Formats: sequence, structure tokens, C-alpha cells
Amino acid sequence: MPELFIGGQWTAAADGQVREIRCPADGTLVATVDEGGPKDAAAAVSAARTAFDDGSWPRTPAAERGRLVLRVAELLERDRDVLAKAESLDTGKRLVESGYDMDDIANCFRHFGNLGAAGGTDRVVDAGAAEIASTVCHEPVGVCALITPWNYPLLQTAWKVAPCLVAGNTFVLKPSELTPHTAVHLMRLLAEAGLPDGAANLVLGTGPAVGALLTEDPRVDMVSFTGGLLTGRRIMAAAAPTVKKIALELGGKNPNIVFADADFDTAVDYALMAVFLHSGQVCSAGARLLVQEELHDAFVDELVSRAQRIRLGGPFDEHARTGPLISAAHRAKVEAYVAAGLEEGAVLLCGGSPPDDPSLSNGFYYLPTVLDECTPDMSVVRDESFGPVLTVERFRDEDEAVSLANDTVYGLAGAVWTQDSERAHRVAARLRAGTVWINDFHPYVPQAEWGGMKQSGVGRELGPAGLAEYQEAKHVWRNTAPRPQRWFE
Ligand code: TXE
Repeated sequence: MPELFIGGQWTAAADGQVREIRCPADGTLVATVDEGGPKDAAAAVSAARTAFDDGSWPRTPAAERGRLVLRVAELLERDRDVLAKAESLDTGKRLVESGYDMDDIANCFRHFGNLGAAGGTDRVVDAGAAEIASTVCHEPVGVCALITPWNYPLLQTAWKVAPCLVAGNTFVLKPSELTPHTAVHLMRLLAEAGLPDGAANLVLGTGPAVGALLTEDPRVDMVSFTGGLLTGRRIMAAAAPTVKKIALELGGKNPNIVFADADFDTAVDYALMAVFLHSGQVCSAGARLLVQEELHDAFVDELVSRAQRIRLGGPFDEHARTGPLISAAHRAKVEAYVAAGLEEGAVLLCGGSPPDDPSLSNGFYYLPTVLDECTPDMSVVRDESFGPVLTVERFRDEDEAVSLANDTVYGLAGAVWTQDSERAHRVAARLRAGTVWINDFHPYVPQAEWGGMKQSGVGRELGPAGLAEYQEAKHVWRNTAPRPQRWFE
């Protein structure tokens, strides 16, 4: 069956292009999929435009839209294992982690479905005069282009698709060209749940051939993007001539601050998980460890000895604790990044190369890497590696910890480890980041907003704000007793 989904029809690419998808864990061929191009992008925008302007979905009551999205949550649960396997084959991620992702995805649909099922969000405004009936209602933005990355393919898609639909928009989804399969499956589930034709459209293909056209097309009202900072800047510029609404999630260079009074074992344990989960291919990875001077040596020794024991392996290796990087090109980028750090004076404590285990030689693995003696001016401290690379800096006191933590163009997330709760809250208040964890790392819930300050992005996903991104507020003012004003007499 062809893999593009346009106007309710499954179709092959107009130019007949296809792409081989290979598992990053061992290079095996997963499948060959249709690869869309500019004609497919234009056709999908037309379908979404027609479905928005003339179709039923935007005019369906919010509660009914919410119920359909809740039905999708049930279908996602039904197909959990098939989806998890598809996600693992595309990304190389451990099957158990993909399973957790699928649970989060169903929860995300349930969260937004419930917001919709609770009904519309009209608000009566007191306009200060008895004859005025004034209401603010929320309408969909229109046609949305949803552009998603390869690290959490269906999760990032869910964070966009669920609120986008509940709000009554229609959309064209362009997933990463490297990890298309779960997006294809999601389209089947949306159709099965009864979404009208044209409300959801899927075009597989590259950023330049498909994504860029979606961001420029004047018929698109909004672009929601998750991916790299450079691409985000490009998208912002491409959306400017037609003043599209934009929502951007562009990653981070997240500080993990450990004070000397932190619970040692727990802080070491979480410092490893913060950065090496999914081999560091996580936008909120705790890639900058800031550790208080007097704790530094003991903490880093323990961290390194445990990092050296992390077992790498493919999706179905039950003993593996993390997997490969997404591609050869991405691994080359991580290698160059570490080389630049060493050139700048960072000290390599472990890792710094692909593993020498021959059984992993067909995958894009890279060893968990710790770089010590790092300083804020180094490129390894400034730039996102999106790989299993931890930089270590020392700080003397609270002020220095906050100043180092905030010394970045990013502002997605950060953590603070201390048993002094007043200090924890003081530091949390001073961190310029969209999420701060105290004595924890990585958890999130769909009820709470997620997103970045500074160059980590624009807008928020999840939470009530994650729905509001896909809505326009409209103020309707009704004068119930209109009389001539005679302003010009
Ligand atoms: O992402 P891209 P890449 C960071 C991470 C990584 C870097 C580059 O540091 O090393 O970004 O990764 C589509 N117009 N993150 O190059 O290119 C593309 O096809 C429209 C952080 O793989 O940003 C894909 O669907 N779309 C991150 C999506 O953008 C374009 C997750 C993301 O790809 C486009 C991934 C264009 N001109 C990488 N060019 C996070 N925030 O979680 C590309 N795309």
C-alpha cells in the first residue's frame, strides 16, 4: 500500500520516488517507502485547505472532536506493540523504551481528547454596559503544517496532532524522512476513528523537498516544528512573508546542577540517565553537568566508572541499556564535536569513539563519553551534540552555578540537586528554562506545558497552552439595544 495520505486517499509519490529505511542498529532494510516531493506537498495543502474551508471538521462541536481524539487514544493502545516495534526499527531505540513512548502517546491523545470533550472554551466578558453581550470564543487557526524529527517520531507527532485536531484545524504532517513508519500507522488510525477526508494529510519526504514548501505556502496558516535550531531559524524566516503563526521546539543544552549536599547515589544515577538516555538524542538531555567544587572528584569518578559499564545494543537486546545514533552522518557530527572539545582543552575521561565490539559494527553506535575540565567558552559546552556526550564544569557557590547554567543561547530544561529545599527553589526560580526539575530529571506530564525560553523555541506544547497554540481567540461584541450615536453631528 502506498504511504502518502492525501485527501483521504493513500497514494504514491507523484514523481515515483522511494526511499529505503534502514535500522540504525544494524543497517538492515526495514522497508522501502514512497518519498514525496513538491507536487505532493502542494496537493496535501490543497486537500487540507478544502477540508478546512468547506469540510465538516472545523464546524464539528469541540466535544465531538474530543470524543474522536479519545477514540484514537484507544486505537493507539490496541496497536501499542505493533507501533513500538515499528518505532524501534526506524530509530534503533530499545523496544521497551518505544513501548513507554506509545503509552505516553496514548496519554497525550487522552489528555487533549478530554479537554475537547469538556466542550468549548467560550468566555463571557463583562463589557461594562447592560446592553452589551460580549463573548470570547476559540476557533481553529486553519491549515497547519506539522514538521517532526526522528528522535521521538510518534511522540513529537502526538504532541502536535492531538491538540491540532481537538482545536478543529486540518493539517499536513511531514515526519522526518528517516523515521516515517509510525506516522503512516497513525494516519490509518485517524481514518479508522472516523476523521473526515482531508482533515489529516501525510507527506513523507525531505526537509528541502517537502518541509520547506509547507512553510512557504500561503495557504498554510500555521507551522509547528520540532527539530534543530538552524532549521528552526530557516522555518521562521520562510514563514515570515505570509506571517504564519509558528510554534518551534528547537532543543537545548540543558544544565544538571549538583550541589555537594545532594544525595550522592541518586544524583549520580540520574546524571547518567539525564545524558545517556536514548544515547543523548533527547532535546532535554542533561548534557552539561555542573558540579560543586568539593564534590567534583568523587562524583565524576563514580559517574565515569558507571558510564563505562553501560551496555549498548539493538532494539531487541534485552541486556542493552541504550542504542545507536540515528545515522552515520549524525555519528560523524558527534565525533567531530568531541574532537573539537579535545582540541579546545577538554579532558576525555571515557568513551570518545564507537565501540570496538564487532557485533555492533553494522550500527551507528558511539560510546558514552565524559569530557572533564570544560569551560563555558568551549564549543562542546555551547553547542548541542545530540549524542551521548557529557561535559563537566565545576562551580563554587549558588551564584556561580546559576550563572554557568544560564550561560547558553538555549533555555529548554534544567535540573538542580540539593537537599536544601529553599536553595532548590531559589535556583529553580533563577534558571531561564521552560522546565526545571528539582532532584529529578526528564519526567513530564501532558497536563503541564513543555517548551523553551530563548533560542530553544517559540510557544509551548502540552498543557492548556499546548491547545491554545492551535486556536485563535475571537471576540464577538453584540449590542442588544443599538441607537444612533450622532458622533458626527
Ligand atoms: O534535524 P532537522 P536534523 C537537533 C540536534 C541535531 C540537529 C540536526 O542537535 O543534531 O538538530 O538534526 C525537517 N524546512 N535536533 O538535521 O533538520 C526534517 O526533514 C522545513 C533537536 O536531523 O531540524 C525533519 O522532518 N522542514 C531536536 C525535521 O525538519 C525541514 C530533534 C527535523 O530535522 C527543513 C532533532 C526545512 N528547510 C534534532 N529542513 C529536538 N528539538 O528534539 C529540515 N526539515
